[in-house]
Amino acid sequence: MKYDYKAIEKKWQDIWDAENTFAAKQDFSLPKYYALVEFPYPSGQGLHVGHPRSYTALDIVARKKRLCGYNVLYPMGWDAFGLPTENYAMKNHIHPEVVTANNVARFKSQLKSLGLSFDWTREINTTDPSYYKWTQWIFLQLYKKGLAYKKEMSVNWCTSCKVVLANEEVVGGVCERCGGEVVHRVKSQWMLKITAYADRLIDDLEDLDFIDRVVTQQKNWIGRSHGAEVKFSTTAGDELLIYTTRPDTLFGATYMVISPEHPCIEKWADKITNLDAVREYQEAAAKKSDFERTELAKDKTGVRLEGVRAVNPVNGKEIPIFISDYVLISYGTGAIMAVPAHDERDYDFAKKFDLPIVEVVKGGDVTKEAFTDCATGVMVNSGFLDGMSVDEAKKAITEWLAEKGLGTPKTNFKLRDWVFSRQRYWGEPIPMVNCEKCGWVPLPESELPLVLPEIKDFEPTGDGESPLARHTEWVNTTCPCCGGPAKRETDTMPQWAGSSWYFLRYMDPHNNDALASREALEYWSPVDWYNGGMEHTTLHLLYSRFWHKFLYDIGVVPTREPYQKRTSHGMILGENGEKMSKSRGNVVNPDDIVRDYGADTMRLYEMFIGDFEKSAPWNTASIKGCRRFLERVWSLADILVDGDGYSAELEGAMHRTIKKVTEDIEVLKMNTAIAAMMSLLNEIYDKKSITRGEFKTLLILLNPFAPHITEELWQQCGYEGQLAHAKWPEFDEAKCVEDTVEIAVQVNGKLRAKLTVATGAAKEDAIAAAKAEPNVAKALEGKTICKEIYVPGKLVNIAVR
Ligand code: ANZ
Ligand code: ZN
Repeated sequence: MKYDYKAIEKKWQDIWDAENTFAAKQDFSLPKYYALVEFPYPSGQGLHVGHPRSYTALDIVARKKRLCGYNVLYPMGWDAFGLPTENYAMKNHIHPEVVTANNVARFKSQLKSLGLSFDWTREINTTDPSYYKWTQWIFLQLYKKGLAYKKEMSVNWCTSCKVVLANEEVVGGVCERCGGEVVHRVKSQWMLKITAYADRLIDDLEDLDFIDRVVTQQKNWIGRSHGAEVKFSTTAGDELLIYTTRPDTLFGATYMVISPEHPCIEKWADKITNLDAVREYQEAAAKKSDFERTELAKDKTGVRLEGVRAVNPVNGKEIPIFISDYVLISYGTGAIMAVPAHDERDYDFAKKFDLPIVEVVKGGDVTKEAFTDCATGVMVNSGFLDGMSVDEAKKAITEWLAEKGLGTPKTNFKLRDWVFSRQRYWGEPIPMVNCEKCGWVPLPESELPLVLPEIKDFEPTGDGESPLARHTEWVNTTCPCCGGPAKRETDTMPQWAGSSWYFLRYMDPHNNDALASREALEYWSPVDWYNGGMEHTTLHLLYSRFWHKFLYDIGVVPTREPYQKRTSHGMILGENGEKMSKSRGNVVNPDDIVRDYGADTMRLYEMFIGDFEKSAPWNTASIKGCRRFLERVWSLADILVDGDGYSAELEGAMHRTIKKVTEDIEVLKMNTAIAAMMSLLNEIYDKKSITRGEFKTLLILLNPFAPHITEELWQQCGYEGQLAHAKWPEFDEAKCVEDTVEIAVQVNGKLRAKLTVATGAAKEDAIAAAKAEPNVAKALEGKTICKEIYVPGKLVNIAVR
């Protein structure tokens, strides 16, 4: 019989669709498991091969959990508001709603063609009014708690997209989306106070099972640092407040730097004698992005303020004040004490401007470079701090400053509040109106959703106003407070809004009275396992943790954290090892692979491609290997023999394979799980027969990876019911112990050791064990290995030069 993958895959996809086989059950007494993958942005390009890597991995987890008896929620939906759709719509003169519907249809059929076991009865779309009603509702709650506020601020303006960008959307000083030039502009923006949650967003990471990379990136992004604010008096008769994480180095402060935007400059304007040079520098700095300004390696620039000096409080010395763009107005107090001996940026600056470098922590060579290590150094040239360690000195000086009223301990964060306004059409309307008398007034909840009006001229205006502003019939309204004339907010929410709570909606997607029912929230929260891209770590993942914590505080959700476990997949690269992109011409289309090899092969291949967390290049030859494996599984039906149990020869291998696959799935080692099944298959073919009991186990183990072929074989071989409802096999630890065999280890043909290894030991394992033998290690010392030979069950021979 031929392995007709096309017919088989179509058949089972239709059955799963018709029967809603993978719909989560409404029975809340069952043990639950919530597996989640990031819902896609339905772009015009369709699915790329990166999507199935994440989706297949958690599909395997979801399918396995179902077979283990869990009530599994594995949902899918569309994050469909946002710029790319709007840009495409403008270019092609199609309404974004139509573009979205087309893209969604394409994505959905592509996902279905991969046999992913999503619960399609819970499909959501962030652009549905019934969905964004709740996005708007959450915004109103944030507003009521003072966590949404309007602020005049300098924003990043993309000159090409003609839109305000969040800091995170400016990468390397240019627009993340189009690469266009980004300049600063002042605008009144809605802001969300994520900074109010900064501490908890760090501290609560403790209790979560997130991979280290994610934890580190979130911590660094939030950027909590402990230090002190210190007052320096100035010759202008006032004080300059600075923030430092190294108060211990106060004796080494030989000059000060304030940001070019610092308000003291205006205050001191009549005392500064080189104001023209200062003004010129301010103008130049305004044109640069924060990214350019803080780049470590960049050439340091600045202007000394003539006419005003500061006084170092520990020794009464007068020191100069500079303005320089490496000090940002948005961080700390916008002013620093510069300690060139122990800070790299200050060091470069001091060298350039020929300023004194005073060593106060001994341990390095400050004639060559800044000594920044705080763990080992000892204080010198620092009066009463001399001889102390850095930590002791920090404590002592902070106390001294506090006593004198010159300083206070201070914790600072890099994290900024979230700019929540976009001057674009294709987003959730912000449910606020502005009344001449009452100011900003929230819409009553009963008026939600505030539906995005259907307009045809959705192009941005280029004057910084949203396209909605042109539609006065929509803009002009009455004040919910006093009934007088008022205007609607015309900005819309950013793309990150809808995705900040979508995982909650899946729990109860059709609820009209709440974002989800209390029972559903209690039952399904938290998400047990969430896999997604590293690129979302400091955006979506942080934003959604913030919203969730807020919803927890107001009693809407039952858990502090939305996701218990977070993992992340590596990128799939082109055959040439470079990032897949149209311009490089190395894009692989998943549709082609499914057509030519089948979904099961595609799934297996994507899981076999390498370590899940690492990026991996596409390799067509390896796809063929996966396909061959499935064909050999298919042919097992020809050598099937009676017997519900395991044969004596295969019993150990069966138990070991169950153990391996069971455990590897939990740690996303899908590649080694597949390798174990491949080697089991070899053993079966060596034996030339497979019992019904062995075949049954193999089909269940392979089912999460290759669901169509296994379901078909299950049916054809007359096993009961559908494989999707079968029970995951168990293994007996005692039967997993492997037979061992003694092998010889030779170096250049000469016997160097005897070694006991598992009978089925893999080449790498046997060779690694061989090299670890002391006698072998000695023989290899200083030699170059040219060849390694492994004859299973007999010997390892290492040829050296
Ligand atoms: C004196 C000093 C001595 C510093 C030393 C460092 C090393 P984090 O850890 O990032 O919080 N700083 C303070 N405000 C700044 C601003 N607005 N723009 C640029 N730099 C600023 O770093 C805090 C340190 O960065 C502060 O401690 C300050 O330099 C600088 F051996 O003060 B430090
Ligand atoms: Zn009013």
